[in-house]
Amino acid sequence: MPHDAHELSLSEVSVGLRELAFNEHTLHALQQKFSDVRPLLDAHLVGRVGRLDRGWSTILMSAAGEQVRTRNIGADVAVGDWVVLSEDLERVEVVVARQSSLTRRVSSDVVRAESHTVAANMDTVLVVQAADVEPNLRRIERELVLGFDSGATPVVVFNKCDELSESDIAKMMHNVQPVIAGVDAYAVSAKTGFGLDHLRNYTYKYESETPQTIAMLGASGVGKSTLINSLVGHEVQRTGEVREGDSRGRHTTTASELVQLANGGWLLDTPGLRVVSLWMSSNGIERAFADVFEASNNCKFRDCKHENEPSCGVHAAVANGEFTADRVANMKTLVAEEVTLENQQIEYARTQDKRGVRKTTSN
Ligand SMILES: Nc1nc2c(ncn2[C@@H]2O[C@H](COP(=O)(O)OP(=O)(O)OP(=O)(O)O)[C@@H](O)[C@H]2O)c(=O)[nH]1
Ligand SMILES: [Mg+2]
Ligand SMILES: [Zn+2]
Repeated sequence: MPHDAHELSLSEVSVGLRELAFNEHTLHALQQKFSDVRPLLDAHLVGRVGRLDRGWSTILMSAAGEQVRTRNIGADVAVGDWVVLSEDLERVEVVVARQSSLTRRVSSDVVRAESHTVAANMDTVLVVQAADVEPNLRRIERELVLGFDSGATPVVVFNKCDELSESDIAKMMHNVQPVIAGVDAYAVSAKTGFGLDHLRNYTYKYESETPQTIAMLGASGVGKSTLINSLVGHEVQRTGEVREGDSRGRHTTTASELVQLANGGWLLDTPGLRVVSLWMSSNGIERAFADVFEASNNCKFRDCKHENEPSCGVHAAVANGEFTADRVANMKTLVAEEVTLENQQIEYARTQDKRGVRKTTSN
């Protein structure tokens, strides 16, 4: 006897949708929302947001190129989202609960603690840095927190390795070890193609023939769009020179977009983060600083702040050379930011409630 007459398996979902990287998670989320998903699929009302333009969303209905354009009214959609359209294909009716999402703060404005999702439903987030013998460990820690918080698996990528000697690349990979425990890291060059095969492995799961969705996270100018062009094999994304002097990027990419690779995988280009500011941390800090959290189990006091308390496991670990005091200080900064932001969000929600404005959520 079937467990549930309406329960679908992934193999019953059209090839067109599965090629868009429709996966078990999406199917499950849809089935949580609708008692019977089959009619929606049969009527071709399910699609994936491929890009957003001012006021309009382009919804991919199959990997073969079928598209629908809808007006962005009401629904809060992000590129990569799975959506259910109205029967006349005019509107997004439902945004399917996200498997993962990259969310950043819109502004550092204290009053408006608002967020913006730049990428949704990715399996992997490439945390992209420009190669440097002395990598910016504090920046990588911060971006790893965002990567973990997204719900996807972060992978650290050092691009522009053509600018370093082989021995400097080895030094860089050695220097970054203390902050990337358990996270894959690769030295690559979008310019020469060096190391890109490592990244291709994340774009498609060959054993199960399932395309994956990969998003890029990183400062303007690190080469996210150039990496996408190299992985695709021809120019699909516009790129921009970094500024002379400080090597900062010019924010060339201004909107997210889903781009398909020849192997069937999907890449999500995102704009460089102006301020890498944290948003609604889940367990990102615990995961990015797993070693520090582990050491804090040895603190005498449960609420130890690792300041001047006696018998502090974190201080002991620093003294043992397990990790640096700078790493601990950065973790504290990130925790403090998160607390501040949470308080701002609570305050913001309260003022909105007072005005009788309630945010509607899609799931
Ligand atoms: N030498 C070298 N330069 C690179 C490499 N990848 C990118 N660049 C250069 O770095 C600059 C910035 O590249 P983009 O791809 O536009 O950077 P981005 O991360 O997409 O930047 P935003 O869209 O502004 O966020 C361009 O001048 C690229 O040619 C690389 O592997 N080696
Ligand atoms: Mg770009
Ligand atoms: Zn402690």
